[in-house]
Amino acid sequence: MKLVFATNNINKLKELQQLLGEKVELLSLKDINCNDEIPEDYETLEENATQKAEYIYKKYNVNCFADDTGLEIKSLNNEPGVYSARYAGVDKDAKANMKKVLTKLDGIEDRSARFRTVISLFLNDKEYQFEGIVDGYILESERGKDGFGYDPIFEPKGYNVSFAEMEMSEKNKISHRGLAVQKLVQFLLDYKN
Ligand code: ITT
Repeated sequence: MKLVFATNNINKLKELQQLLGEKVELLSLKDINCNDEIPEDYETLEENATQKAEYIYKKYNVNCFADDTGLEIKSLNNEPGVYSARYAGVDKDAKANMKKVLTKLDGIEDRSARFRTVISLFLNDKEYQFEGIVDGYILESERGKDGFGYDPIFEPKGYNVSFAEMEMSEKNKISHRGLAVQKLVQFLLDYKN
Protein backbone atom coordinates (compact mmCIF):
# COMPACT_ATOMS: atom_id res chain seq x y z
CA MET A 1 0.00 0.00 0.00
CA LYS A 2 1.31 3.46 -0.93
CA LEU A 3 0.77 6.26 1.54
CA VAL A 4 1.93 9.86 1.43
CA PHE A 5 3.11 11.39 4.69
CA ALA A 6 2.02 15.03 4.47
CA THR A 7 4.85 16.71 6.33
CA ASN A 8 7.60 19.19 5.58
CA ASN A 9 9.54 18.04 8.62
CA ILE A 10 12.38 15.79 7.48
CA ASN A 11 12.99 14.48 11.02
CA LYS A 12 9.43 13.25 11.29
CA LEU A 13 9.72 11.57 7.91
CA LYS A 14 12.88 9.74 9.04
CA GLU A 15 11.20 8.57 12.24
CA LEU A 16 8.17 7.31 10.33
CA GLN A 17 10.25 5.50 7.76
CA GLN A 18 11.78 3.52 10.61
CA LEU A 19 8.41 2.88 12.23
CA LEU A 20 6.41 1.63 9.27
CA GLY A 21 7.12 -1.91 8.17
CA GLU A 22 6.87 -3.45 4.73
CA LYS A 23 3.12 -3.20 4.49
CA VAL A 24 3.39 0.51 3.71
CA GLU A 25 5.45 2.22 1.05
CA LEU A 26 5.92 5.67 2.51
CA LEU A 27 6.04 8.56 0.05
CA SER A 28 7.16 12.06 0.91
CA LEU A 29 5.74 15.31 -0.44
CA LYS A 30 8.85 15.50 -2.63
CA ASP A 31 7.94 12.12 -4.15
CA ILE A 32 4.64 13.59 -5.38
CA ASN A 33 6.29 16.86 -6.44
CA CYS A 34 4.50 18.93 -3.84
CA ASN A 35 6.31 22.05 -2.67
CA ASP A 36 3.28 23.69 -1.12
CA GLU A 37 3.31 25.28 2.29
CA ILE A 38 0.41 23.23 3.65
CA PRO A 39 -1.98 25.32 5.74
CA GLU A 40 -2.13 24.56 9.44
CA ASP A 41 -4.17 27.27 11.09
CA TYR A 42 -6.66 25.73 13.49
CA GLU A 43 -6.56 25.76 17.28
CA THR A 44 -6.51 22.03 17.97
CA LEU A 45 -4.14 19.22 17.00
CA GLU A 46 -7.11 17.23 15.69
CA GLU A 47 -8.26 19.98 13.29
CA ASN A 48 -4.72 20.72 12.09
CA ALA A 49 -3.95 17.06 11.38
CA THR A 50 -7.19 16.80 9.40
CA GLN A 51 -6.48 20.02 7.52
CA LYS A 52 -3.00 18.88 6.43
CA ALA A 53 -4.05 15.37 5.36
CA GLU A 54 -7.21 16.55 3.62
CA TYR A 55 -5.31 19.20 1.66
CA ILE A 56 -3.03 16.58 0.09
CA TYR A 57 -5.79 13.99 -0.33
CA LYS A 58 -8.01 16.41 -2.25
CA LYS A 59 -5.31 18.08 -4.33
CA TYR A 60 -3.34 14.98 -5.36
CA ASN A 61 -5.98 12.27 -5.02
CA VAL A 62 -3.65 9.96 -3.03
CA ASN A 63 -4.17 8.13 0.23
CA CYS A 64 -2.25 10.01 2.86
CA PHE A 65 -1.82 10.91 6.49
CA ALA A 66 -0.54 13.86 8.48
CA ASP A 67 0.28 14.31 12.12
CA ASP A 68 0.17 17.29 14.38
CA THR A 69 2.08 17.28 17.63
CA GLY A 70 2.13 19.58 20.60
CA LEU A 71 4.10 19.82 23.81
CA GLU A 72 1.57 20.40 26.60
CA ILE A 73 3.06 21.77 29.83
CA LYS A 74 0.76 21.54 32.84
CA SER A 75 1.97 24.66 34.70
CA LEU A 76 1.66 26.73 31.52
CA ASN A 77 -1.99 25.84 30.88
CA ASN A 78 -0.93 23.28 28.28
CA GLU A 79 1.20 25.75 26.31
CA PRO A 80 2.85 25.68 23.81
CA GLY A 81 0.41 23.03 22.52
CA VAL A 82 -0.73 23.74 19.03
CA TYR A 83 1.80 26.61 18.84
CA SER A 84 4.81 24.35 19.57
CA ALA A 85 6.56 24.97 16.23
CA ARG A 86 6.49 28.75 16.55
CA TYR A 87 6.30 29.33 20.32
CA ALA A 88 9.09 31.90 20.37
CA GLY A 89 7.80 33.65 17.25
CA VAL A 90 10.03 32.16 14.55
CA ASP A 91 8.79 28.96 12.91
CA LYS A 92 10.78 25.87 13.94
CA ASP A 93 13.50 27.74 15.85
CA ALA A 94 14.06 24.94 18.36
CA LYS A 95 16.69 26.79 20.42
CA ALA A 96 14.50 29.84 20.88
CA ASN A 97 11.43 27.73 21.64
CA MET A 98 13.27 25.75 24.33
CA LYS A 99 14.67 28.93 25.83
CA LYS A 100 11.19 30.39 26.10
CA VAL A 101 9.90 27.25 27.85
CA LEU A 102 12.82 27.20 30.30
CA THR A 103 12.40 30.89 31.06
CA LYS A 104 8.66 30.55 31.67
CA LEU A 105 9.22 27.57 33.97
CA ASP A 106 11.96 29.29 35.96
CA GLY A 107 11.10 28.87 39.65
CA ILE A 108 8.03 26.74 38.97
CA GLU A 109 8.05 23.44 40.82
CA ASP A 110 5.60 21.37 38.74
CA ARG A 111 7.47 20.64 35.51
CA SER A 112 5.21 17.86 34.29
CA ALA A 113 4.42 17.86 30.60
CA ARG A 114 3.36 15.61 27.81
CA PHE A 115 3.76 15.30 24.08
CA ARG A 116 0.55 14.56 22.25
CA THR A 117 0.31 13.50 18.61
CA VAL A 118 -2.80 13.21 16.51
CA ILE A 119 -2.60 11.43 13.16
CA SER A 120 -5.26 11.94 10.53
CA LEU A 121 -5.43 9.29 7.82
CA PHE A 122 -7.40 9.80 4.61
CA LEU A 123 -7.90 6.41 3.06
CA ASN A 124 -10.32 5.68 0.22
CA ASP A 125 -12.58 8.62 1.02
CA LYS A 126 -12.78 8.14 4.78
CA GLU A 127 -10.92 9.83 7.62
CA TYR A 128 -9.51 7.98 10.65
CA GLN A 129 -7.67 9.52 13.62
CA PHE A 130 -5.11 8.03 16.01
CA GLU A 131 -3.70 9.59 19.17
CA GLY A 132 -0.45 8.99 21.05
CA ILE A 133 0.63 10.51 24.37
CA VAL A 134 3.86 10.35 26.35
CA ASP A 135 4.06 11.82 29.85
CA GLY A 136 7.22 13.31 31.25
CA TYR A 137 9.00 16.33 32.68
CA ILE A 138 10.72 19.47 31.43
CA LEU A 139 14.39 19.42 32.46
CA GLU A 140 16.21 22.42 33.95
CA SER A 141 18.49 22.65 30.89
CA GLU A 142 19.15 20.97 27.55
CA ARG A 143 20.58 17.47 27.53
CA GLY A 144 21.64 15.41 24.52
CA LYS A 145 22.30 16.01 20.85
CA ASP A 146 19.92 13.70 19.01
CA GLY A 147 16.29 14.19 18.04
CA PHE A 148 14.77 17.56 17.20
CA GLY A 149 12.44 20.23 18.51
CA TYR A 150 12.01 20.06 22.28
CA ASP A 151 13.73 16.67 22.67
CA PRO A 152 16.74 18.00 24.66
CA ILE A 153 14.51 19.37 27.46
CA PHE A 154 11.95 16.53 27.65
CA GLU A 155 12.52 13.54 29.91
CA PRO A 156 9.92 10.80 29.51
CA LYS A 157 8.45 9.46 32.76
CA GLY A 158 10.35 6.44 34.11
CA TYR A 159 13.57 7.30 32.28
CA ASN A 160 16.68 9.16 33.37
CA VAL A 161 17.53 10.50 29.96
CA SER A 162 16.05 13.14 27.68
CA PHE A 163 14.57 12.22 24.29
CA ALA A 164 17.70 13.77 22.75
CA GLU A 165 19.88 11.29 24.63
CA MET A 166 18.01 8.30 23.23
CA GLU A 167 18.60 6.37 20.03
CA MET A 168 15.85 7.12 17.51
CA SER A 169 14.65 3.51 17.72
CA GLU A 170 14.39 3.76 21.51
CA LYS A 171 12.48 7.05 21.32
CA ASN A 172 10.16 5.64 18.68
CA LYS A 173 9.13 2.77 20.95
CA ILE A 174 7.71 5.04 23.65
CA SER A 175 7.11 8.42 22.01
CA HIS A 176 3.83 10.19 21.29
CA ARG A 177 4.32 9.78 17.53
CA GLY A 178 5.54 6.20 17.97
CA LEU A 179 2.41 5.25 19.91
CA ALA A 180 0.08 6.97 17.45
CA VAL A 181 1.87 5.29 14.55
CA GLN A 182 1.60 1.87 16.22
CA LYS A 183 -2.17 2.40 16.20
CA LEU A 184 -2.03 3.51 12.57
CA VAL A 185 0.03 0.46 11.59
CA GLN A 186 -2.31 -1.93 13.41
CA PHE A 187 -5.25 -0.30 11.64
CA LEU A 188 -3.55 -0.70 8.24
CA LEU A 189 -2.67 -4.33 8.96
CA ASP A 190 -6.33 -5.07 9.80
CA TYR A 191 -7.66 -2.96 6.93
CA LYS A 192 -9.54 -4.69 4.18
CA ASN A 193 -10.57 -2.81 1.04
P1 ITT B 1 4.72 19.51 9.70
O1 ITT B 1 3.57 20.37 10.13
O2 ITT B 1 5.28 19.88 8.37
O3 ITT B 1 4.42 18.05 9.76
P2 ITT B 1 6.04 20.55 12.09
O4 ITT B 1 7.48 20.75 12.39
O5 ITT B 1 5.16 21.76 12.08
O6 ITT B 1 5.94 19.71 10.73
P3 ITT B 1 4.32 19.49 14.17
O7 ITT B 1 3.34 20.56 13.85
O8 ITT B 1 3.82 18.10 14.27
O9 ITT B 1 5.53 19.50 13.13
O10 ITT B 1 5.05 19.77 15.53
C1 ITT B 1 5.14 21.06 16.02
C2 ITT B 1 6.43 21.26 16.74
O11 ITT B 1 6.45 20.44 17.92
C3 ITT B 1 7.70 20.85 15.98
O12 ITT B 1 8.15 21.88 15.13
C4 ITT B 1 8.66 20.60 17.13
O13 ITT B 1 9.18 21.81 17.64
C5 ITT B 1 7.75 19.99 18.18
N1 ITT B 1 7.79 18.52 18.10
C6 ITT B 1 6.98 17.71 17.37
N2 ITT B 1 7.34 16.43 17.53
C7 ITT B 1 8.40 16.42 18.37
C8 ITT B 1 9.24 15.42 18.91
O14 ITT B 1 9.07 14.15 18.62
N3 ITT B 1 10.21 15.79 19.73
C9 ITT B 1 10.42 17.09 20.04
N4 ITT B 1 9.70 18.09 19.56
C10 ITT B 1 8.70 17.77 18.73
